[in-house]
Amino acid sequence: MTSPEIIEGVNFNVKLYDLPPSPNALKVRLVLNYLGQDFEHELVDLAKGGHLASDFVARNPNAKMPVLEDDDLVLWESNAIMYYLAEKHQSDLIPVDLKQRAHLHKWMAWAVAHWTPTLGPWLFHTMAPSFFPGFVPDPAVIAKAKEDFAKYAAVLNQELQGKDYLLGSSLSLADLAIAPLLQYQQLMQIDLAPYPEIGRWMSTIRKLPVWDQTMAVLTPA
Ligand SMILES: N[C@@H](CCC(=O)N[C@@H](CS)C(=O)NCC(=O)O)C(=O)O
Repeated sequence: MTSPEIIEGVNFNVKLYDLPPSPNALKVRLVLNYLGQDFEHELVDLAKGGHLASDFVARNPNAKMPVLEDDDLVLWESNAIMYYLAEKHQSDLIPVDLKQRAHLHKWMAWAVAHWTPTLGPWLFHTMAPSFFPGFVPDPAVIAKAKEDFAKYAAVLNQELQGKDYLLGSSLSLADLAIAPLLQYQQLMQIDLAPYPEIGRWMSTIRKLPVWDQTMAVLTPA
């Protein structure tokens, strides 16, 4: 893995609107930190309705964070933001090889289509009582998520056999899009014992300096 460099002459004036505990926010922050890209930050406090404020909805009509601004570009959807940043930096997080890039696109789509819709609601129903007073988790949501997790974790586990990272020997956007939800593995009491390849991969990911640098935002100062 080569060390990324800021491309000479590329002017970045980056501002991120997010709520760091969210895995969708962490995905973007992992890329920003990996690239060594400084950014301004504005908290979108979902519990206080920050995502419903008119100036935020003007940036993202879906009323969801994260949102990234770079000069006149306003961009929502965490995967699109990850691609944009990596492309602008000509980063090795996007492989040069066409077929490897095809696999990258596949995993980025899988993350949005299957992984996040499975683990996202599970995480939300685990975390929400701490953020939204009176929120009652729905056991049916968690039960369905566990059922779907068994299916998709088996796919991920199989794919990771014999590989350091999803695309082989190099870290890519795919790893940084899929790993952040597993940051909450203990909180969600996810048993990875049936999926040893995922456990091994997560140990590799957790050893990346950018992981600690990014997850530090979750620890109160
Ligand atoms: N597909 C979007 C999902 C963004 C998303 O769901 N954000 C959540 C927090 S993780 C949010 O802002 N929710 C507010 C709401 O739905 O009211 C992405 O990847 O950026």
